[in-house]
Amino acid sequence: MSGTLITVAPTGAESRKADVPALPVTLDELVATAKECEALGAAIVHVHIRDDAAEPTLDPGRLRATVAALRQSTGLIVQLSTGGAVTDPEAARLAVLDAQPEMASCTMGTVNFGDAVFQNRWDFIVDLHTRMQERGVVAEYEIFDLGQLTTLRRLLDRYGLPHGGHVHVDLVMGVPGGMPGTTAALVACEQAIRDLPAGTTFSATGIGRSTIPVMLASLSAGGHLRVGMEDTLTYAKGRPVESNMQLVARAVGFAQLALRPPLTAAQARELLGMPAR
Ligand code: KMH
Ligand code: ZN
Repeated sequence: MSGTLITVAPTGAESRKADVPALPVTLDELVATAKECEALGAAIVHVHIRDDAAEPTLDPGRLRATVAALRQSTGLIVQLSTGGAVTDPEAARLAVLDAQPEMASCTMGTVNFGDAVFQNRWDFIVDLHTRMQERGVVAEYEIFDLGQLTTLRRLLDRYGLPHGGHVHVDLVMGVPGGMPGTTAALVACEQAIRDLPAGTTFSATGIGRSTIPVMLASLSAGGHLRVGMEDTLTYAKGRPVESNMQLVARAVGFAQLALRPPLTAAQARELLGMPAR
């Protein structure tokens, strides 16, 4: 398939609403953002939610309500984050799956994360992967550094393919502590992905100013795109991002220039081996 799968990651767990007023933090803001991003060309929404004080939360009731609202209002593939915030305990991250999302993220290793540490022990990774298999949740494997692709290979060799049988990874590049958001790093990952099961697909996102180099590198290497205010808050020098839609529109433009137009959510489900809705 020659189109581009575009994921929007609209909120994340790192930015504060007080510092970034355009960040969607309420359910209404999230649903409105998701609908507009779908109309522009996004196919997956990668979801982190907030509480009434706009702080990151993994509250099970809110997660269930979020999945239901997004399913009702959009045709997007709803991907819940099991990464949460760096402070979230493992049990709460595993319990994200109780909200029964169609898809969830699954990070392949511990990484320094600015001044913090994003912890992903091997045993925790195995727990998350196997529970996702048991519950029929499709995985997106988050890769913050090259070696995490080797961890993914070891995981698949020992514990089998994800639910649905298709392997999809997301390269999260440019995190302070992880791999850089460069063409060279993306090409190194693309080479390592060749050692994963045939047909493995990848998307990539570059944090901060690496967003554009990573988008261009991913498109030219046959990869897909993730954009959004979880990853990028500056549109260009001196210009704060106005909305997630602005970032999705730019990604759609780049994909069209590359003659790889955005996939609809239905086409994305086909690409990822997921049943039609
Ligand atoms: N917020 C980061 C600590 C994921 O969503 O799976 C983890 C993260 C990865 O964003
Ligand atoms: Zn995330």
